[in-house]
Amino acid sequence: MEVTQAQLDAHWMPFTANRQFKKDPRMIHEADGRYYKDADGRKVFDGLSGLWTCGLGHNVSKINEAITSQLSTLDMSPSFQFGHPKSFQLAERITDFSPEELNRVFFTCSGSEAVETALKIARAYWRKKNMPSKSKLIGRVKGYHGVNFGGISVGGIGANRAIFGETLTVDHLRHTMLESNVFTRGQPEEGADLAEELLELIGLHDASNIAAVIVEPMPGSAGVIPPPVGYLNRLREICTQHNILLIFDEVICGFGRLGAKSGADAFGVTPDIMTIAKQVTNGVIPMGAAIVRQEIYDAFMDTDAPEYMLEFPHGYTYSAHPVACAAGLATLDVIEDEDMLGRVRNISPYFESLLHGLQNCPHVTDIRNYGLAGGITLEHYPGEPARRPYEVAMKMWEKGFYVRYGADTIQLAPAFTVEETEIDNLVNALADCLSR
Ligand code: PXG
Ligand code: PLP
Repeated sequence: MEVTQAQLDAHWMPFTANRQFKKDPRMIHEADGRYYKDADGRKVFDGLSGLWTCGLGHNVSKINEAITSQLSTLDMSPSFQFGHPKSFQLAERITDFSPEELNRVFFTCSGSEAVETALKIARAYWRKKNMPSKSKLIGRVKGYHGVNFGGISVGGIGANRAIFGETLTVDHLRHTMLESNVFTRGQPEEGADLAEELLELIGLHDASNIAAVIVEPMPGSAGVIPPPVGYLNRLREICTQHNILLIFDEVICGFGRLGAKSGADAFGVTPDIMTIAKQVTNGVIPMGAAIVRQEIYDAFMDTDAPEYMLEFPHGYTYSAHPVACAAGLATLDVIEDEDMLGRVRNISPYFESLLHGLQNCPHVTDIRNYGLAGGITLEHYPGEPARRPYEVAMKMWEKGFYVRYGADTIQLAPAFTVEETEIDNLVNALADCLSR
């Protein structure tokens, strides 16, 4: 065996059942296009584009070439107080993928860091505006905003918070996964009124104490939950009326997954800050960012402090790493040159209709979709909500399909280039696994 037991033991794996994995490892050795290969050269279809990252598929020559060329030109450059051209070029390109009003980009190395950055900007912004009491953050139940302390505080997945002690004192909106909306295709019609709950939280805490509301335009990790029609618009209205910043966490929604440049674009609502990661480099090199309205950036720059002073004491060693920037520029080129948003829009009705064909399979209690993202909720074993999705995903792996499983759902997010026959195969395999 090429990996010894001691080597397996040495790596404490993230969000992984370590004991089970190390008894029966699922090793991936190669990736090309929409497929992985295991040790025996067996092809496995990538049903989640890595971890929602590789919408362009794997081993994309244009991205690989950009990275290789960057490595031999400028492999690393200090990110604090010095710059390199590609970060500025990429920042401008990223603003082309954001609503027009959002045009200042702060780079991070992951989605979790993008979220921490956005939350810190929001709080500091109100201090800059002489409203220091505006510090409370509001998230939403079922929200996933990464795993750092700020992110798990505003996040709404209990299991990700339970064992870590005190978090920030935040409040949460209710989630929008209504029983009456099961098996809805795309956005549900019912549920916009859930946004009114923000008014109750404002009544409780007072807007003078609230910095920001953070939501995913479409929650991904919790199992793909498209927003009810009008819900995000109503959140936007309330935030504007009460002088509260609205943050969209676009880590999964951004750069094409929804057949649009962003969730903001797909659902027609403009936030004040967006967080991005994953697809921005096609997942090949870690990168994230917080993108803000110019007015927010200007609030930091508008100061009487001497020019050599920092306006925002925040940043990461690898913020705007040159290799990540090169990967990002090449990724955005491919998304544009090959009309990836159009491809997602064209194939997603087919994906939707096949996915919902699973409605009558055993154990399926809900199916949700938008763009090339799908979530299937499975009925619990008594007292064991996570077991059935795990069993299904393991059977899928045996059959040659990688799908994501988490809590009581199976998630699908094939590459933007996926073909109809591949969707047929993926869904047929799932139907088969569910029936057994
Ligand atoms: N915000 C959102 C909306 C995310 O989906 C993060 C922040 C954190 O990003 P990083 O890069 O720190 O992991 C995410 C990440 C899944 C899955 O199975 C989702 C994520 C990560 C891993 C698995 O749905 N989302
Ligand atoms: N811990 C120590 C001791 C450090 O020196 C640094 C960065 O200089 C960090 C943590 C943060 O690392 P990063 O900038 O990669 O997030």
